[in-house]
Amino acid sequence: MKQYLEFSAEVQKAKEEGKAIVALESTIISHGMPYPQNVQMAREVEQIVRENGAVPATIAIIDGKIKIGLTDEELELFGKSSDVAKVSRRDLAQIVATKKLGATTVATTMICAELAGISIFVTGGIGGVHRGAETTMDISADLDELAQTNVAVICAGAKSILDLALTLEYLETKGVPVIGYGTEVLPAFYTRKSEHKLNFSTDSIDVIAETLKTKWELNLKGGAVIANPIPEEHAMDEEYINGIIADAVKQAEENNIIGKDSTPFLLGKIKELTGGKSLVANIELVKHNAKVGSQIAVSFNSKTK
Ligand code: PSU
Ligand code: MN
Repeated sequence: MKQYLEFSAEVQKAKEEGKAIVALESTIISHGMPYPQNVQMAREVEQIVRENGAVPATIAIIDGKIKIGLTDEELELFGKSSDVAKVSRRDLAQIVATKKLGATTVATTMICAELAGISIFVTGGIGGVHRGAETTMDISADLDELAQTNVAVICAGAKSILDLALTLEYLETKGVPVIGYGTEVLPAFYTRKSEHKLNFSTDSIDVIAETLKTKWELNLKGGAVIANPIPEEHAMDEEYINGIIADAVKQAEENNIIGKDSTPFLLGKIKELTGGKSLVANIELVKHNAKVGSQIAVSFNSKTK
């Protein structure tokens, strides 16, 4: 297995020194945001992780290797290139074996982080149960990964392009803890609130780190979702964004967009229909997640060293 992993110098050094490391995904760069904002976001997020006492490890697949930590040029490559595969669990072996450029989704970033010994992962939002999944069966592989891979994901909840109620039901069935950080309800990505109550909330980074440590010491396999609401000043108006999302979902249906193209299509449409405002909110919430996630990583690292 080790032959497939390649650590950046910064991450290698952090491992040797026992420093806290935060995994970051690359699909958010290649398929989640347009160039050049995507690359700028990725750099800023890495910097925020450093400022908060941890070391960033952006994960991606290049030339038959799973890269744990990217150089600046590699970040640029993923932001710019239109020839990057969106790699979920299903695709991982093939993209590595055929030496293609691959961007890792939440599911695949979790797999690779675990291989690399990294327990904490920061992103924007997770995939989930899509609206209409009763008939399409479109359920993101992110959810099953959370059920089986020991990595905690710090995110701003999930977007209402998904069916949030069914997403929470699915996570409950699979035994995945969803912990609200400073919120009693599941945040809906662009907005701080949804109508879905969580059954575990805390304002304490220490409690989150201790809970993760305890979970894994109890051999309760699988990850956890740490739901961190978008900062108030960047949150979007709920009625406005829900209207836009409904439009985007309708257009996806009309254009028969299915499978792995669904989420990138919806994200692009929402950006277009909001005249770029959703992108600003998206970037701000990822930056906030980077701060909180790094604090969790530092606390968790000090407990498990
Ligand atoms: N949600 C976002 N931005 C993203 C994604 C989701 O707000 O970039 C990406 C993540 O990489 C996530 C993936 O893992 O989409 C989910 O895709 P799918 O629904 O096809 O599983
Ligand atoms: Mn899907």
